Amino acid sequence: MGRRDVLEWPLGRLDFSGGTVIMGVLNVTPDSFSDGGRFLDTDAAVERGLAMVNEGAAIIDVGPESSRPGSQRVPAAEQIRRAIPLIERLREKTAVTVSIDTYLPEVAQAALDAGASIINDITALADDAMMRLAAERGAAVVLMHMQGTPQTMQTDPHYKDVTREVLEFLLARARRAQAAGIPKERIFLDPGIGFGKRTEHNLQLLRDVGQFVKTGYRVVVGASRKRFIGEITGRTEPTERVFGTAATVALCVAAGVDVVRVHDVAAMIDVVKTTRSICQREA
Ligand code: HH2
Repeated sequence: MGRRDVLEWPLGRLDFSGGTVIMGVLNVTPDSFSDGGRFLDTDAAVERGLAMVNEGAAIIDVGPESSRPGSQRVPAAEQIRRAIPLIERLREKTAVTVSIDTYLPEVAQAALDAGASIINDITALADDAMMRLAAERGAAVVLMHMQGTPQTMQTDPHYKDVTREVLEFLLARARRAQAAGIPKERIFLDPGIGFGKRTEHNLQLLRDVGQFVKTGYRVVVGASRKRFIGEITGRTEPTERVFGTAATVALCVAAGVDVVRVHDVAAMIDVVKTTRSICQREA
């Protein structure tokens, strides 16, 4: 696998030939930490999704359940009700790559049927049924690291060596996924910024993000508007954390991260383009 390859889907493609691409966050939830309640209405969500495509997002990540610390679980039927009409409508209007942010196989299956191509699983395919589904359907998968669950993860996060532990976990899950028939080029690793991590852990993972890139798997990083940026900058409102987010995006692009998951697509596309131009990475 070359980092600069193209991933082909039954509908559309994901082109890495220009370097880092943007995954735009589209949460169809009442309670997401940053955009909760804004896109619960399908019309508003479709409009936001299309706007992000125009702004330069290569992937739209549809999230029907919040995973912020302390969030409540949402049953599959409700996740399907929130996500599927949106994915169908996006599909009618654009060939953009769609990912579904879920750890429930029923939801992922419905999303793939509706035209999604990537399963973004914050539990890194903990459920074997999810692994089988991805293998059978040729879907790409994002394997994310989390210590604990969203309900408990910020109670007492602890690591001896956060980068080593997160890398070991993700590499073990990636090997399992490959053994189940998911090809390496369709596996993305994500350190899970903010998922069972203190600020110092998030900063260490970002500092060491090049080690994830060196594994040869594609890498996703989602630091956008997260709480550690608020702790550093004193910005209590997530929408005020755009410049802090930009610092993380520039660092990720410079380190060769393949996908940055962000809310502020229009602003971050400029950060990506400028950093890419400075670094002029060759494959
Ligand atoms: N972060 C969030 C949700 N899903 N998926 C991946 N792969 N990586 C991440 O870092 C990640 C993720 C949390 O952010 P957000 O979707 O904005 O909020 P919420 O979980 O409250 O909906």
